[in-house]
Amino acid sequence: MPEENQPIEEKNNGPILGDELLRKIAEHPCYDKKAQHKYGRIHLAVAPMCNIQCNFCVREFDCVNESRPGVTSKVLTPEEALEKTRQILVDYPFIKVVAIAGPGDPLANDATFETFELIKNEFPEVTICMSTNGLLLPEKLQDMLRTGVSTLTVTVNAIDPEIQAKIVDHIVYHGKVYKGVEAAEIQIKNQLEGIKAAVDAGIVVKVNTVLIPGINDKHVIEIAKKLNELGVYIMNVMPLINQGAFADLEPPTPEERKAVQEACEPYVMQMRHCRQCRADAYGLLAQDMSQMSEERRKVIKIQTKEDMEKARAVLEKNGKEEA
Ligand code: CLF
Ligand code: SF4
Repeated sequence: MPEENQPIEEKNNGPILGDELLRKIAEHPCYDKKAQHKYGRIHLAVAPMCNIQCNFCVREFDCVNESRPGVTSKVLTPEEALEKTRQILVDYPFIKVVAIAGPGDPLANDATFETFELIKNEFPEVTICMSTNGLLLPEKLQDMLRTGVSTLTVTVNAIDPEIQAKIVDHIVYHGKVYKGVEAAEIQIKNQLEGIKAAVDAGIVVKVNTVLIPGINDKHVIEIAKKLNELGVYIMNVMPLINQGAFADLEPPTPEERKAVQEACEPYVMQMRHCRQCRADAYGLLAQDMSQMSEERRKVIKIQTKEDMEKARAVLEKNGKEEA
């Protein structure tokens, strides 16, 4: 049957994944909506620099391609990030994902790979995750594979350079500044090549798309079709946060966003539970412990310990009964 005559549902097959990746997805709060209430993530804010300028970005905030703007996350050194991870994973073992999502672009900061190296060596069982604007994806893919990245988010706001040129003011690529359509062409080429290479290398890719009414709203479905071709696992259509050069634009209504997600769903699975978390968030998606009081964190720590002890007791009892 020719491609265009196939039922649309058959197009959304998604990539083929092995058992280890399926386990990681089942324990990843962003990739599996069932996992969001059970498993958490920690974001390590080690990446302050960025190599592009999005029109909705105000630099003193976290990267809004992945995060919600808050008070700028305190930047950590790789060693500080390792120490923080040690403390948090001991107290909150339901955290299964260690990620770098800013405050700038992780691939524009060497500290990203230094941090992942330290984490991978000490916690080989955790899922290492990151997000990027994708400009450096093809050239940094080997570093990502070497340091154990297995889930990756790339922000793709347009695959048409004319539209992308309205969203990104300029890029800095290999020491040179590019603007307009020329900049957009470089970034889109690198994003799409990088996504394809990452999927082929066995990384599970999520794409974030910022929905910007009047700019890319009619175009997002074309992105979804392309993501289907590339083997992207899931797409997260995020509402514009109107600030910076886009301060006067209206964000989409929840209904407008829902309509776009429904139109894209036949081509690529849709994430609908994103919390637009901060670049230093940790805990469950709906319960950012970086913003909690010490007392509240202690309560969660005690509850987690009690739950683990109960689970251990049930396991031991069942084990003995079976023996
Ligand atoms: Fe962080 Fe992003 Fe990894 Fe998740 S967040 S780097 S994939 S571990 Fe998740 Fe937060 Fe939404 Fe991101 S809820 S902003 S989608
Ligand atoms: Fe800002 Fe993120 Fe865009 Fe960089 S990639 S300009 S940090 S929104």
